[in-house]
Amino acid sequence: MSTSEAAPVLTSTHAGFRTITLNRPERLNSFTEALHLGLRAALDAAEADTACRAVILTGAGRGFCAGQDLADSAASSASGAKPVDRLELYYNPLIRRLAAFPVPVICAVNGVAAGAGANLALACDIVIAAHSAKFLQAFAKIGLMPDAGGTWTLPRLVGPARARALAMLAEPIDATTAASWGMIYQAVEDVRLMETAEAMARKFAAAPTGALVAIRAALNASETNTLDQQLEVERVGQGRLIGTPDNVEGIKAFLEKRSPRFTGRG
Ligand code: LHQ
Repeated sequence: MSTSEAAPVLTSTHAGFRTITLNRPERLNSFTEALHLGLRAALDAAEADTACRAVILTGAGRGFCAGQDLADSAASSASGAKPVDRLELYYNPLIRRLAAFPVPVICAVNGVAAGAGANLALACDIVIAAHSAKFLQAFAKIGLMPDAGGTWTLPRLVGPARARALAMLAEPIDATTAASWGMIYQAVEDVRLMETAEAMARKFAAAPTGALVAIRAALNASETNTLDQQLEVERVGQGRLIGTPDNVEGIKAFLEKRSPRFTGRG
């Protein structure tokens, strides 16, 4: 493992995957422009590295991410952008990017995830959280509405009744409740968070990456499709996957009764 440190985002490179750590622990990893740019650069590097077949996103210290840094938001930005411009400049491209990222993204929620930080977590492919973590749609507490995709992801994950309550009451829920509501995949003991995420990333590092990305795209498309439209999405997607080196290898390995050696992005 090699680690390159470029605060406010750290990247650790492992065999087959990268761990990207939001690193402003004294402000619960809330987003400044510098943090956005650091995260963008870390995702650029993961995307450019074809040996990287999964990403873990996590936070340093006791929080995952407290959303927009409210002090930075109040200050005038270096680019002269108004606070709302940050959505189109940073948050929206980030959420769109995660929905189409070339490898699976696992979010390891190590502590409180609030505001856009909560919705960043929910934009990842698989969310696992430490038992001590909390999810808070903090927006209404400061007279705002959820952003960073929250009004899209929340009702789809937990249903409209719970989405309304989470957003309008702006009360935290713990990781176990989030898992039992289907908002996240799994809540694990704090000490097991990173080993659980890393085991998952290692599995993805040996997986047929193209198929995983096609699965994500099809599931996302299903949110607005009819059954007929979705059957067509599956026909087209499967048509692209059939005959790829990983598909050929998967069938060959099955017939030869051995583990497949998928090349993923290669
Ligand atoms: C913070 C923050 C923070 C600065 C903790 N900022 N310092 C995007 C762009 C444009 C328009 C608007 O919207 C957005 C998206 C958004 O995300 S808006 C929502 C922004 N986030 C929030 O409203 C959450 C604010 N934070 C909190 O409610 C609490 O800090 C939570 C519940 C996350 C954690 O509470 P505690 O565990 O009690 O920690 P704490 O409040 O003591 O925070 C620790 C420190 O971190 C503290 O600083 P201090 O100097 O007193 O130790 C906080 O001021 C600082 N901090 N969040 N978002």
